[in-house]
Amino acid sequence: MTSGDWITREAPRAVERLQTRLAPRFNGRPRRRRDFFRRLETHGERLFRLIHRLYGWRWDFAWQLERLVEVAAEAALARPSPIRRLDAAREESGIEWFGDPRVLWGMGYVDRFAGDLAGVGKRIEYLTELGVTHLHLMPLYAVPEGPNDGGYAVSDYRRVRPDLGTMEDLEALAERLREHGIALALDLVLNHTAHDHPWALKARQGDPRYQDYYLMFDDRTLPDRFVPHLREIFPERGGDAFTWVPGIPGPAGGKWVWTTFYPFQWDLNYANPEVLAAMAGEMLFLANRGVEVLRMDATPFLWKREGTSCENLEEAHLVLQALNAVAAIAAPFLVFLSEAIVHPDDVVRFVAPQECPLAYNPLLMASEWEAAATRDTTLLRHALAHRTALPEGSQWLTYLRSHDDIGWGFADEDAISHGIDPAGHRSFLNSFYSGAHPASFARGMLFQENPVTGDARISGTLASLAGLEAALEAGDPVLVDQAVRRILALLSVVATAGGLPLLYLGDELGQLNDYRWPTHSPGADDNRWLHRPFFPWEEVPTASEGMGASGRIRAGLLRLLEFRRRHPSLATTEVEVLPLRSRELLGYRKRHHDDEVLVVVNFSERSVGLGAGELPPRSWVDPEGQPVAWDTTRLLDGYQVVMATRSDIR
Ligand code: OTU
Repeated sequence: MTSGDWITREAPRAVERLQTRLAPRFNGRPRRRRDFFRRLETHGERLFRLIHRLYGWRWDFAWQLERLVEVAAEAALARPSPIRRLDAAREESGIEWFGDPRVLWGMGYVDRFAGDLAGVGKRIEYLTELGVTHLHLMPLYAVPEGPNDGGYAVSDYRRVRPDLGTMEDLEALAERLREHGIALALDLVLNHTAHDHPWALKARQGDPRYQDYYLMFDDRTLPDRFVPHLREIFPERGGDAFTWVPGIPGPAGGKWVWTTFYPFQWDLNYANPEVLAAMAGEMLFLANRGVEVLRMDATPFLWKREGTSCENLEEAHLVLQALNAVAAIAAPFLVFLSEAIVHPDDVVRFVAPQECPLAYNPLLMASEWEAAATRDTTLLRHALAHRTALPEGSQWLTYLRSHDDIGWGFADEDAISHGIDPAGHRSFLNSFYSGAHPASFARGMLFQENPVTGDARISGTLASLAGLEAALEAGDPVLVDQAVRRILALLSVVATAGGLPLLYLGDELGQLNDYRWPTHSPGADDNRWLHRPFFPWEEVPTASEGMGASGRIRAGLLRLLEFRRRHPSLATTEVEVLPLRSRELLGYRKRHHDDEVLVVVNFSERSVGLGAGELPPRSWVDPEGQPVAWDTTRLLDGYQVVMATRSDIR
C-alpha cells in the first residue's frame, strides 16, 4: 500500500474521530456545531494531508493534528456572531471584491496617519472620499522598548501598543470601518517574534519546550553550515543571520539564535508542530477581532533546511496552506495576503486560493520604476505579458511603493533575454533612484547596501522618487509639471494593468521624503523611515481644491479611480500587451465580458509617435466621449496617458 492510499483511508477516519472528540465542546451551540463540523468535513482531509506531509515523521503526528483542530474549535466557539454572518456570506459567494473595480487599498501607520486607533476612526470620511475600501494598518501590536522594526518585532499579538489604544479600540474600529464599507487588514508577523515575546522569555529562562519554538544553537557548528547559503536581508546591521544571546542557560552560557532580520526578531521554528498550532491560535484571535485580511509577513522565510537558501522552500508553502485550511474551518471570512518580495517565479508560487489568494505584485512595481528611469518599457512589457497570470480565484495588489524599500526584483533571465546585464542594470537603478546619477530626477536613499555583493534597495516616497522633490527644490514649474505627469502616468498603470490598486496614504498628495526621520523615528539607522512620514493633514484643504502639485496629483488620481470604477476589466489580471514600436510607450488592452479598455502610457517626457494602425482596429472613445482614431499617426505628449473604451459600451 502506498502512503497515498494510506492517507486516503486514514484521513476521513481521523476527521471522524476528531468530530466525536470535539462534539461535546459544542454542547448548547447547535449552529456553531453544525457549521464547524461541516467545515471540518470539507477541509479536514486537506489539513490532514498537509500536516502529514509536514510532520508525518513524528511519533505524535496524530496528536499534533488534533491539537491544531482543537485550536480551530476554540476559535470557532469564540467567534463573535456578527462576523459569523460574514463567514456564511463568504462561503456562499467567495471573495467578491477580487473582481470589483471599486476596490482601493490604503496603507499606513496608525500613529503617523492619525495618532491612534481612535484617530483613525475620525479619518474615515477622508478615506471614503478617496475611495478606500481596504485599509492596511501597519503592525500595531505590543513591541519591545527601543527599535522594533516598525512594529514587525511583536511582543504580543493579542495586545495593542498602548499608545495606539487597546484591543477593544481595535475591534470597535474594525466594526466602524466595516459599516463604512472599509475592510481592515493587519499583519500576521509569523516568521518571527520579538525577543521579549512570552515564548522567547520562557526560552531565555531555559524552558526546553519554548527553546524549541526558536532555532537556537550552543555553538557555531550548525550556523556556520547554514550561513554560506543564506542571503543577507539586512546586511547593514553587521554579522550574519545568527545572534549570540548571552544568558540563555546551556553549556556555553548563551545561545546563537536564528534572526533573519534584526537581532531582536527571533525566527520561529515551524519544524516544531507546536509552533504552527500556537501561531494558528494567534491568527484566529485576530480574525475574531474583525480583521478581514491578514498580511502574511515574510512568507519565503518560514522554513529552513541545511544546504538551501532557506527561502521559498516547499514546506513554507505547506505551512501557509495548513493555516489556510485552519482558517477555512474556523474563520472562512479571513483572507491571506502574501508578502513575498523575491524572484517573480517564487512570488507566484505563494498565490493560490488554498494558500494566499492575494499577493503583492513587486515585479510590476519594480518594472514601472525601471521604465521610468530608462524611458524604455521593454522589461515592463515583458513583466506584464509573461508574469501577471495567476491561478483562478487569486488576485494581485498593484502598487508603486509600500512602507518597505524598493528592490529590483526582475528576473535575471528576463533582463538577459532583452540584452540587459542584470547586475549592471540594478546598479544603474540604485544610482538613479538614490539621486547619485547625474541624469536622475529622483531623490531617494540606498537601503541596506551590501558592500560585498554590491546589492542595495531604495527608500523614498512616490513623489520624491518620481521627481517632484527635486523639481520643487529647483523651483522650476516645467519640471514640477513633468513630475506630476510622471506620477500620474505611473499611477495609471497601477490602477489599470491588472489587480487591485494599493496606495501608501500620503502619496495621493505627493508627499515628499521625511528627512527628519533620524530624530523622530524608532530605529534611527533604518532609512525606510524616510518614506514613512507623518500624514500631511495640513495640505488636505488646498489639495482638495485641486491646487498645487498635491492638488493636481489628488485630482488626477480621483479621475483615474473614477474611470476604473466603471470598468470591471481593469480589476482582472489578464492583459494583452500591444507591440508598440516606440519603446517609451506602454500599451495594453483589457477585456472582460463586454468591457474593453485600451491604455497607452508615455513613459518619457518627450513627445512620442504612435503609428497608424498600432492600436487594435476598433472605434475607441476616450473618457470624455471623444473618438480615439486607431488608424492615424499621433504624437503622445510627455507622460501622456491615453485611455479609451469601445465606443458602443461607454
Ligand atoms: C517584511 O519585509 C516587512 O515588510 C518589513 O517591514 C520587515 O522589516 C520584515 O519583513 C521583517 O518583519 O526584507 O526589506 O521576501 O523581502 O519580508 C523588507 C520578503 C524585507 C522580504 C520581506 C521583508
